[in-house]
Amino acid sequence: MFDLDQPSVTQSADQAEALLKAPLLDLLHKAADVHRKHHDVTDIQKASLLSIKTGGCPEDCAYCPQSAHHKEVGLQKEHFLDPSAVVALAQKAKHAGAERFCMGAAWRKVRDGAEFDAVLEMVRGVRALDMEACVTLGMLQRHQAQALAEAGLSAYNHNLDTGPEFYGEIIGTRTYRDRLDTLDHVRAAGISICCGGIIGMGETIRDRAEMLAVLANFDPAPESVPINALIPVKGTPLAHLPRVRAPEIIRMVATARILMPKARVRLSAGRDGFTVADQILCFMAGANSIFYGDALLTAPNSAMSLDKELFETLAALD
Ligand code: SAM
Ligand code: DTB
Ligand code: SF4
Repeated sequence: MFDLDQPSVTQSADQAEALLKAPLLDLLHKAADVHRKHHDVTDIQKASLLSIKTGGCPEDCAYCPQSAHHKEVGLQKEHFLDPSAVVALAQKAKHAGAERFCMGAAWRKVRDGAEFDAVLEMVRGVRALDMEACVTLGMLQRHQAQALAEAGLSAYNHNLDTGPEFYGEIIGTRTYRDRLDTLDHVRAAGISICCGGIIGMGETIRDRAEMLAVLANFDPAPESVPINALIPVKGTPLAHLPRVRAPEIIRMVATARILMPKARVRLSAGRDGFTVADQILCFMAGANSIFYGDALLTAPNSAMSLDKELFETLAALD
């Protein structure tokens, strides 16, 4: 069981804080070196997202438009989608260039039964398309992780969201420990871990450093680390917060890259406010994946036409 108080976490948090506060060009250079040593820097994975069950979630995550606690959001709730429709959308995403298909459900936790069986069918269907399959379904028990592994699931997304000290300001309905326990079950079933967080929720640099330190001290470190910039959604308690500026994401990506050299660091939600040049700096800093497609789960993503321009800018010239 992961111990939050182990001295190596404090040590990594000190290191992460120093990196997050370093002169930007020094940090960028260091991260780019680490990135090059461990990855083909031209390999930027496109992952597409789909909400398979939208809204009405009993959890109270302050950032999330899908929480039933935030009644002012006015989100259109959607019923659980049919597996054949989901696999057809995965096929479409593959055709558009996505290599990974991520399915999210606004659940507090997974319950055994017809809907979970349908998720297993979706996972099998996506894997049969020769795409990576990732799901994020909330808290999970050991036997459910096992069933997902047997269906061929590539990765389970379950974010820590922020550092342990700040966590209580954002979520009251489940603890940091609950999150770590689910991640333990995922790991025990042999599924890759996709775990990261959000910046721009009013946390300090120390909170960001602590989150990265906890992640870096998983053994092994997560294979995939999504870095989300808060999308302040009207009707949520964090709606009033300003959009995250690109340099903050660049610093977060770079520090994640240095602390977790082998992980796929994903430039995730909130990318739509960034210019092509901002995003290229994120890739320099070590990001090597984006969400691709016009929508995230409920919020808009960076438009596919802009991403086309982004990838054309990155490509070698004829
Ligand atoms: N219910 C599941 C859970 O929380 O584990 C899965 C779905 S949940 C929407 C997946 C992740 O999306 C959250 O952990 C959070 O990091 C991210 N997210 C949700 N709302 C966001 C927002 N407004 N801005 C940025 N990231 C957000
Ligand atoms: C993650 O870290 N970010 C994605 C994915 N994992 C599931 C979700 C972002 C959601 C943004 C808000 C929305 O679309 O509702
Ligand atoms: Fe529910 Fe997940 Fe949103 Fe939290 S982040 S309210 S658990 S859907």
